[in-house]
Amino acid sequence: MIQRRITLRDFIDLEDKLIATGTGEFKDVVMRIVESCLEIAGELEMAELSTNMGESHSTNIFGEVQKKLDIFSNDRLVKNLSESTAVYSIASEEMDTTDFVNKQQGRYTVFFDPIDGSSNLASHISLGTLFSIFSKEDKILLPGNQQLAAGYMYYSNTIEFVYTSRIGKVNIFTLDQSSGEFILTHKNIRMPSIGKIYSINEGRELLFSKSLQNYLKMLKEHTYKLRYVGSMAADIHRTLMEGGIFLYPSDKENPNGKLRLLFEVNPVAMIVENAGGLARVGTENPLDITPESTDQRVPVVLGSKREVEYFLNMMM
Ligand code: AHM
Ligand code: MG
Repeated sequence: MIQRRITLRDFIDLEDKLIATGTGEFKDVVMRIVESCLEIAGELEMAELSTNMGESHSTNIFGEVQKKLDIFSNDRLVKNLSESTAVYSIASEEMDTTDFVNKQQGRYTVFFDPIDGSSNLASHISLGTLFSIFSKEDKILLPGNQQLAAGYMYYSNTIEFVYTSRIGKVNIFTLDQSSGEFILTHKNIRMPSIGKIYSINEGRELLFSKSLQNYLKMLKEHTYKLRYVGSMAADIHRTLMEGGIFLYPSDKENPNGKLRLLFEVNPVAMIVENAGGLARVGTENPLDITPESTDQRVPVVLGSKREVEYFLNMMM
């Protein structure tokens, strides 16, 4: 536990000066994401007592039926970010198209997945809001290595904000419920380079390639633990803190896997890589992929450096 209380607000103030313009605009964007997440957290807590549980009547661009809370969370983020003159453009996993906001003046583009893992909502499993921030360029679809900052809000028995930026460090801030401030609790975290935990939807094993099936067999022979929540923030958070490997691979039905490059893979890959781990799509770093479309999916593996290296060797 860190003795001197460093608040997220102060930390982002410094980041604004170090990686942005120092005008407070970058800070405004980050803090609006954080405020939106607090509204989402409040709603998650109260959902069973309100009318916000269950499915809506709409689907997103991926053909998935949206939960009422998906829509609520998306609306909060869109509203709060749209009101900022610092925001140039917003794209969300839960919206049909890139929604251009303040096109002329804003400096930043924000991608987000309002509630990732929302299929777990009814069972109150830990969830996350994933985000990535880019500076405005001529093109909206840039590779993840251009992200200025990225991270996720993790809604669990504590609420944690996992943040990284171009500076290359990963820091975790924990919500102090008594003051309403996020406090730096994990400074410059480094993920373990090995970890005997694997995380994959193994129910799909019969659809996997032979080499992946062999790899999974090898893990069992070495008595790796299987831990799979099916909520990426939870699975990634554990991998970050304890080490191990997380996979959402291609299979016979889904040649590109499930996870979306812009909304899910980019922010998490930046966190993992900046914490000393590895993220790969095939042999490529996902952060080097120039997206072809907003809804692009990629098969991904990420986690402890040596575990991912071992996986890549076995797949060759
Ligand atoms: P979502 O954004 O619709 O919630 O889907 C993303 C989630 C991830 O959190 C998780 O890693 C994955 O889907 C789980 O998929 P599956 O149920 O196929 O294992
Ligand atoms: Mg998602």
